[in-house]
Amino acid sequence: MAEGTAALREAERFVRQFYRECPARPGEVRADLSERLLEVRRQAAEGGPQFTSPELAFGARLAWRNSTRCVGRGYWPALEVRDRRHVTRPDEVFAELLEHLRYAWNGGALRAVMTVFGPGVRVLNPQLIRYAAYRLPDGSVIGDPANLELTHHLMALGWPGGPRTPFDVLPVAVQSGGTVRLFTLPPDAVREVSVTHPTLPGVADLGLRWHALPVISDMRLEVGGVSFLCAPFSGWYLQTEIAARNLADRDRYDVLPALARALGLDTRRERTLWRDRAQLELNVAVLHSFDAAGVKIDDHHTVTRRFVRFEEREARAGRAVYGRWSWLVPPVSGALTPVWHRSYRDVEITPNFFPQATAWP
Ligand code: NRG
Repeated sequence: MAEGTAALREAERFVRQFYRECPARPGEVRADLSERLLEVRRQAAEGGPQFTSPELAFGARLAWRNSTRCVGRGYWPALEVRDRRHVTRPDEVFAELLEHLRYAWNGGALRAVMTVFGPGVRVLNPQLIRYAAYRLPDGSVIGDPANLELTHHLMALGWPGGPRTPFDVLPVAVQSGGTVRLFTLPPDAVREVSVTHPTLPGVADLGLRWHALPVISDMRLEVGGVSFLCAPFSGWYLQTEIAARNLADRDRYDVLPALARALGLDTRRERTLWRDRAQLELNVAVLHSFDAAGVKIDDHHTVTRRFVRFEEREARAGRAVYGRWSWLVPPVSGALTPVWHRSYRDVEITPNFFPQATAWP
């Protein structure tokens, strides 16, 4: 009962915030706040608050605004929310995921989108588009080592595996009720960019690529005390995510040694800073490649300056901005960006996104 009361308080607090921050748009029919609070109390007693679509959309935007690790959240008001709470059948879930990918892609002018599904639905994959990993008998790995366990699990569920390239796209595992079904993403839903460098042809020879859309599909969205376990969302990449981490980390694609050799750098001594030079050129290459392909991507200078403007806007609105410094500062050239010189209080408030236990054993 105490728990139920706390959940109701959360729902009321959220609905009040919605009415305070988010006035009805022209033509939008909305109950008075007092009426709506009564209704929420009734709904809470009958199984749980049922948020309206505008409430849910606002809650999702707040979850983004409150994400302490996200440096791109200045765009929070632009998040488009697809309310699919009535969708729970696996084939319908997958059809909606495809629609999400197509709508978010928008010919390369990526849109920030979230799709919220009904109860009992989970996507097992941490992102809709992930590359498989295969361990070879000699212990080496083809693909993205971050997805070794996921690949293993999907193969145990019946996926025969892909052609064993470093960039085999994994099927999407949709769980609904107790059962899991695998779906293959059609090629037109998986937009990718090949990595080339504006002046160094050796980079293209490495055959690197990355997908255009980061669609986080395993986080729990919490709004007004209610959890949505399947609410995939996507914005667009910051090039450091791909060039300074996914392709560069030693426990991911670890391409810097090969890249440095392709660039003719002296890799025998650390003090030539061959790692740093290769990493920087890879960042140049990823930005160049996305730009040349007409796919939206951020760079760390622009996104951090915009983040500071977001902080200023929030301060004018009388709201605190919390953040996790180690995530906001980019993994390259940190001290060249304004966030390096600022400090942040790391406080989690709701609505927000939270990690949840994987949906497989
Ligand atoms: N670093 C991860 C993606 C994390 C979320 N990043 C975004 N999200 N840009 C990676 O795949 O590299 N977003 O919603 O746009």
